[in-house]
Formats: sequence, C-alpha cells, structure tokens
Amino acid sequence: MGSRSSHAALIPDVDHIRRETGFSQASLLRLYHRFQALDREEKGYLSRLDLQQIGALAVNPLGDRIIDSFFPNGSQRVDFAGFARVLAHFRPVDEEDATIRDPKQPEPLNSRMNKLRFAFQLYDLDRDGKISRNEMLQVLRLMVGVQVTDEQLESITDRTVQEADEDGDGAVSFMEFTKSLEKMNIEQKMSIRILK
Ligand SMILES: [Ca+2]
Ligand SMILES: [Ca+2]
Repeated sequence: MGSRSSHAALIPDVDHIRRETGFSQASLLRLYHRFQALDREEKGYLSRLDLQQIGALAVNPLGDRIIDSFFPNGSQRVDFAGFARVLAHFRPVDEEDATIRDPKQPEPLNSRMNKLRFAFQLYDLDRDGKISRNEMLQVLRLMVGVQVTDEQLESITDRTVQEADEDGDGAVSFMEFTKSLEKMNIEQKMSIRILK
C-alpha cells in the first residue's frame, strides 16, 4: 500500500476510474501520488482530516462543504476512486482535450452541467432539490465573510433568492439556479488546480 507506484497500471481499478473521470493516465498517476501523500498513515483511504491538508480547499469559503461531498451517505472514508470522482468535477475543461469521448458515454463529470449539479448540492444541504432561503443564507454567510452585518446579509439573501426565483415559490430550483448562473463562467470558477 505504502510503496510509491510509478505506473498507472498499479492503481486499483485504473481503467474504470479513467473512463469515469476523464483524467489521463498521467494525471491519474499524479493524483494517486497526491492521494498517497495525503494518506499519511497509509490507511489506503482518506479521512476528512487528510483532505483538510489540501490548500485549495482550506482557503475556499465552501471548502468544508466540498470536503463533505467526498463522504456521501455518512461514510467517514474515501478511497482513490471516490477521491478522483469528486476532483473530476474540478478538472479544467480543456486540460485533457476531448480524451476518449464516446457519445454513448454519459456526460463527462467536468461538463458545465455536472459542475452546476455539483455546485448546487453544495447549497442544497437537505437534498430536497431546492435551495431554500435559509440554505442560501448559510452559503452567503460563508462567502461574504465577517464584514457584512446580519441585516445586510438578510437583504442580500432576499435579493439573491428573488432574482433567481422565477416561479415565486421562495426557493431556487436547479433550473432556476442554472439560469441565474448562465452568464457566469462556471467552467473557470469551478476549475481548481488540485495538483499544485
Ligand atoms: Ca434544500
Ligand atoms: Ca423557485
């Protein structure tokens, strides 16, 4: 487990992970080394604590929520496949050109739509498919920092929800979320250079 492999073939399930994530062999190998370095106790999986060593996540206001997404269904550990799968959402779109794009395959994890889905679930904590006013408030609180008063935050939240809320139910559905981010360069915003 602890020995450093220099061949992608030594990564468990490498072909499957490659197909699923779109990472090249070389990138997967680099990610695998990163995974092994983060796994300081050579457990073969990463814990929440291990992931907190990633600088790009430590400085991201939503870093804790991104870390949560490595641990679906209350699990406490993530193996290499799960690690690569989450990071694939942050893979810059053009980095590895069209790789092995088979039209019968599902959309790549780093497509605009999948990046949006990933971003949406960072907001939608109770997973009911909508960002409630309170869920929006919590995210904005993380993002705006301490220089904003509670009252300002409340009104920013109201404005943000109202601007996106087309059907007037007081919450932001995935479609509304997508529309409100239409003009934003989500591909760029959601590209984190994790390998540095
Ligand atoms: Ca919700
Ligand atoms: Ca709505």
